[in-house]
Amino acid sequence: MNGAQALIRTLVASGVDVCFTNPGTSEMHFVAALDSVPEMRGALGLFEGVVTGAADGYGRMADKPAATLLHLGPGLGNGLANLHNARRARTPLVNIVGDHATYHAEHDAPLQSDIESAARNVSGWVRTTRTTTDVALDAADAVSSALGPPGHVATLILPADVSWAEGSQPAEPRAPVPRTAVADDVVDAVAKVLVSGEPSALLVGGSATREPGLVAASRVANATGAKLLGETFPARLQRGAGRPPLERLGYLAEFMTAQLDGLRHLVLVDAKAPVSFFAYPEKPSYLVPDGCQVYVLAAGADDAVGALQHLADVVGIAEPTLQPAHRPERPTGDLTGEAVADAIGALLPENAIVSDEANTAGLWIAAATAGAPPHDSLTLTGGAIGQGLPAATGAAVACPDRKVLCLEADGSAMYTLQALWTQAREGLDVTTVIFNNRSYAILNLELSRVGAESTGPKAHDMLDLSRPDLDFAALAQGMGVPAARATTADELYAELEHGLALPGPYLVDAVLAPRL
Ligand SMILES: Cc1ncc(C[n+]2csc(CCOP(=O)(O)OP(=O)(O)O)c2C)c(N)n1
Ligand SMILES: [Mg+2]
Repeated sequence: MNGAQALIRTLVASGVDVCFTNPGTSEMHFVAALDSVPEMRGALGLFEGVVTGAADGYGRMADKPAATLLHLGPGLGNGLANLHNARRARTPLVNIVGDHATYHAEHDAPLQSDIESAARNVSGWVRTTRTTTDVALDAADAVSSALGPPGHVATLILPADVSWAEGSQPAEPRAPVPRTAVADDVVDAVAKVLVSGEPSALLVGGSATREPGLVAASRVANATGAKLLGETFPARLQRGAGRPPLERLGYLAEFMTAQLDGLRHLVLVDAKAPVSFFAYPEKPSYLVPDGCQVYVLAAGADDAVGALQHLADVVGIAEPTLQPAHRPERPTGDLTGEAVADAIGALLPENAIVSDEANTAGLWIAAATAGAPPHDSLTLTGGAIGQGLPAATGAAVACPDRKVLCLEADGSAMYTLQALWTQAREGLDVTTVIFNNRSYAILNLELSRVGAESTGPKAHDMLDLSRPDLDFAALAQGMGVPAARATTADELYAELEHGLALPGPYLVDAVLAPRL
């Protein structure tokens, strides 16, 4: 057995049976080995940002890693933005990067580069395999460190001669590592603060934004009067009718400041203390109010959900608040962001996965879908755009029985639009709505907020996506995804209904009415 075969067999034995690939010459033995290990599914992405974003979406939904296969330093570089989002989401991900044969490196051939340095920035674990006898053990280590807890991007660099040499054999999977129980005295100390009656809040993130964590957090909030807040961009938020609603911190510092105003105690549950996304002249970066004490209930490898459940039992008996079922009316008239949100709220299928990169035009979605049937929402954890379409693709591979709805802003869509081709080829059940406002709208807002002076036509031209207008229905059709354009609320509703009823991919280009 050669190194590549032993590697893939080890991955499969460790539970990793999907590999998103964009290979090159140095990865040909890995590609060839896919045929000798039928349990491993290969899915081709036509740009590395699709590959890494799909692996992120997969890992968030499957709670186990997918593998990637990338081509040397440049391939890794193309995939970095979505690995950055995966790192922020603490997604388990085995990132395999092919390299030149070990003895070829000294010749500094054109594709030679320092892969480890590029990988370290986004990876919790980096290793270059040196010999074919090590490759399977390294693969088992990579899966183990990807799984954590918490999850990591684990980058395994695979020289071509390690792949092709014979004499390897698969390694045993590593035993899973459980999360660490939070000590009683930590829970008791937080309980004491929360029952003090002083203005307090719980800020939940990471592993605590799924139903069990939110139920426990809501019980704590109701027993103590503490406010329940969520991080701005959760990796995977479970929401909808019958689940505790979660007020997420706003993206804009002004909103966050208002939400935190007056607090004396802030308890972090697998979340970071709130900071402004960017620095603005004369504005604070750290947004915890003066005089507010910060406490960490759980972080990193801690069992945040167990800690919340323990806390709920300590602070007294209370039921969680559960969101009542409610859907908006079918929208009509102009195609505004509000109308798209109402159509989504009216039509969202039960147990859907929403990959949300709708950005400014998606402002109304959270409210419009709050009482929709239960669903999972995946958001832009690291702020690196071009994530929504690939993440939807990976989520659909992970959960073939669930409908995936991808809500995608036009500018962000153009970074990784090739994900549509993978959706078509793999027959994935993803309905995409493009929020086509022909603009980098958020940057128009930021232009004034950063205090940039006297912005003229050249500056605005850098943030404008017209001239020419993008035709997303044509682009989708060109990649094998059936699609239509909608210019009114009625058309959008009908197209969305049609797309959601189809078993495969579909795209609606929602051409939004200009905002006055
Ligand atoms: C990888 C990366 N490149 C660039 C940016 C800077 N950026 C932030 S938002 C944005 C434009 C977003 O436009 P669009 O997706 O159409 O959303 P809209 O603002 O119109 O709602 C850009 C370029 C980024 N966040 N990430
Ligand atoms: Mg836009």
